[in-house]
Amino acid sequence: MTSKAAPAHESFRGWPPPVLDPAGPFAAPLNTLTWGLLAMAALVMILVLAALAIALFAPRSWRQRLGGEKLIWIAGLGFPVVVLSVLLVWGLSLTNKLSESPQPGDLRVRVTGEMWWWRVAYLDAAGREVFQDANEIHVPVGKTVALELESTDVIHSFWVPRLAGKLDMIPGRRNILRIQADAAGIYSGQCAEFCGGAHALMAFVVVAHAPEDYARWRARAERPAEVLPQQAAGAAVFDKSGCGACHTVRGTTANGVAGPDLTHVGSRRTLGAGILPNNAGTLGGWIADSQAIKPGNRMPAYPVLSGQDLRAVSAYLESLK
Ligand code: HEC
Ligand SMILES: [Cu+2]
Repeated sequence: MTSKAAPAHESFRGWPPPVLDPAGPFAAPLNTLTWGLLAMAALVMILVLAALAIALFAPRSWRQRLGGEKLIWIAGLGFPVVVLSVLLVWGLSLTNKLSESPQPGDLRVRVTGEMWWWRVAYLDAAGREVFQDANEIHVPVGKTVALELESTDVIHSFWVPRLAGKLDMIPGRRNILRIQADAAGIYSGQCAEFCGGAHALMAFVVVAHAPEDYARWRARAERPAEVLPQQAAGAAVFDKSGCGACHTVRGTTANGVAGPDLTHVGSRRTLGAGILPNNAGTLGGWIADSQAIKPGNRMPAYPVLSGQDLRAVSAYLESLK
């Protein structure tokens, strides 16, 4: 991860992500391109300033040459055309692999931007949905993952700086973004296109695992929830409060689709789309009054829950690992 230590309250998601510190083969070319464009821009700036200095301060003979027709054709027209063409071809050749359609062997994951969280569906090789999760994308190290980026409401932009460039999520369209992480770790991401009130609170993490760890994570994530007998009271609060109208907990009667899948919510690192660390306290706080934490989000606050019910339902969700 980064050499600089993250502030303690931010470390659960590795925030802020270093932008010029690529961690995979689809981010590296963009880093190269960024530095290349910056170097070229600096060079052109220096040349222009030099010409300006000559125009202002140099002896008459120099100034005359600067105003000559030949120099205008070469430096004013030829040079920019050549430089911009070379940069264009170079940029296109560096980036043409980044949004190819899924290749055989790629892992396929569909990420849907919603106001203001991320629906994550793991797909099989044929593109059929296997199971859903939210606000976290788990990938094996060293494997290319083809993300199918979609949106159901407004335009969002998917950005995980250390793994890839930004790509818009546009209603009615499917954009492909390929990512690959070279090392295990947590890579922080953020919505990068203003999408409404809680836009700045629409973050996520990519968690890259060693291949064996990924297989273990995936086997567990595919399984339905296991409701422990000691969590029956919390599960009952969940039912009677109508949470299941918006949330799915696979293996129970809760099958709503308006909000994030909560089947394994207890094992997520973050809550509220990457904005809070996930623990009993933040879970309780979120359920009681998510509107205070993330104003305008599409989950109602639950001031009606008694302290006891709130603790029970939080403990239940926390147990869903
Ligand atoms: C009207 C639909 C709706 C109802 C009812 C609802 N939720 Fe939500 N819930 C949402 C939405 C939408 C989000 C995502 C909010 C965001 O991050 O912008 C969410 C987020 C959450 C999260 C955070 C999940 C994560 O991974 O970040 C938890 C936990 C949660 N809800 C629990 C509950 C509980 C418990 C109840 C019942 C007391 C409940 N919800 C009722 C829509 C709903
Ligand atoms: Cu957004």
